Amino acid sequence: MATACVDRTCDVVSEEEIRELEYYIKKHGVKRIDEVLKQKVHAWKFVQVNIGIMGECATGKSTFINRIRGLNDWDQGAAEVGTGDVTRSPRPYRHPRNDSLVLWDLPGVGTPLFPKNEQYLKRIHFDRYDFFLIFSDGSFSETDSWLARQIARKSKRFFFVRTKVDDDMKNVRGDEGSVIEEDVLKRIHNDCQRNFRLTGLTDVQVFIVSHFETDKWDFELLLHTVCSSLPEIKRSMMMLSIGPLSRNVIKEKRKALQRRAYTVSLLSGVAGAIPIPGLDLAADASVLLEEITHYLKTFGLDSDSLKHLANKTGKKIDYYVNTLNAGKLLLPTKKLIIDTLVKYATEHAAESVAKQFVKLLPIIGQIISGSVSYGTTLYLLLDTIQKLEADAIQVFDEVLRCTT
Ligand SMILES: Nc1nc2c(ncn2[C@@H]2O[C@H](COP(=O)(O)OP(=O)(O)O)[C@@H](O)[C@H]2O)c(=O)[nH]1
Ligand SMILES: [Mg+2]
Repeated sequence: MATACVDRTCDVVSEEEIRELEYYIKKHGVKRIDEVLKQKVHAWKFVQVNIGIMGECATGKSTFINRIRGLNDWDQGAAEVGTGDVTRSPRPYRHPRNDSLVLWDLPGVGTPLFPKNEQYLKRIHFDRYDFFLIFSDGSFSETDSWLARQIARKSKRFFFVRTKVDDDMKNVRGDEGSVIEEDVLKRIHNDCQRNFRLTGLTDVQVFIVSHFETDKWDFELLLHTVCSSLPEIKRSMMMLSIGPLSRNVIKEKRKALQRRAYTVSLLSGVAGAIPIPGLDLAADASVLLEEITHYLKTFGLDSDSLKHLANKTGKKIDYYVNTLNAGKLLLPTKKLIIDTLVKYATEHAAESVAKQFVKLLPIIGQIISGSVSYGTTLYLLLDTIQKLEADAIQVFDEVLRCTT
């Protein structure tokens, strides 16, 4: 299983990262390389992602904010839905799992309070946002077009989100079902593109979504695309922070965690470059404890998330503890981790993981080649990530069955 993971080394460790580490070593030697690696492992916690949420009243902005924050519309702290409340200043909604991921509900433009002018951009602190989402629920408005033009003029990114497609579909679902659905999607898409062309904009990315059926239409693609548009570190941060909202998000989470796993293992390999099997395992165990706890949270499999899940599905929490891989890890202990590491260390697979990696990273490879820690840590982490990804998909499918 570990070999299969390592075949994808090139996908998860970027050329840029490798060059960066090798450059550091050439310049400063291996001294303090562990500091650099530590910084890399934790860097995502210190970046901010600010998303500007725009669009006319009642287009579904608050509902979207709640979906991303993993809240029901009626939960405490959720953005108020359907109240038509007029936001007078940018209102931040921080993600419950990570308060550096902020969705800003921006005041509507084109009212006496906020006329369409340069002043509007200043008042919303235009430069603060990583990208914008413009929401629209029906016919394309002059306000949508003005906003799109301003954002494009300032060379920032925006994505156009056409909501409530479930309503469009209700009106047309007949005997021919999906054939008609395709026509409706094409019509909406063409209509948006035509309007953007009239505005002077081409190649605008349009996503047709329903907040009530997030597994359908473009909701997944929207998340995937906005994350991909961000620089690597912010992309990881966003992917690790949002809930397992779809199969694609789960897959992206797995990739982001794999990338981390390589860095964490390098850290462990560099720290424990001692060719005596077992000696560095105790030190690794606390790092791994923290890491695995982090995985459970990221995949929504920690005890709080499972309690929430049991409430939703009406099953007992014991059912999940007994059937999911995560069940055995819910309260990871140092002893459990050391036992697993020792088991892996004695397996040939761990050693071959290290050897394969050495080929890819000649300089760092030499440093860690004597360390048993690198291969075992990597093996344990990749194996755990794969098992938890499978759990997350199982849970996601189950929730979907419950809600449809
Ligand atoms: N049918 C449908 N209704 C939606 C969707 N998203 C939001 N709504 C409803 O549209 C209304 C306005 O939503 P809200 O999020 O408050 O819009 P905002 O004013 O832009 O923040 C509420 O009644 C929501 O339940 C959707 O995708 N489909
Ligand atoms: Mg609102």
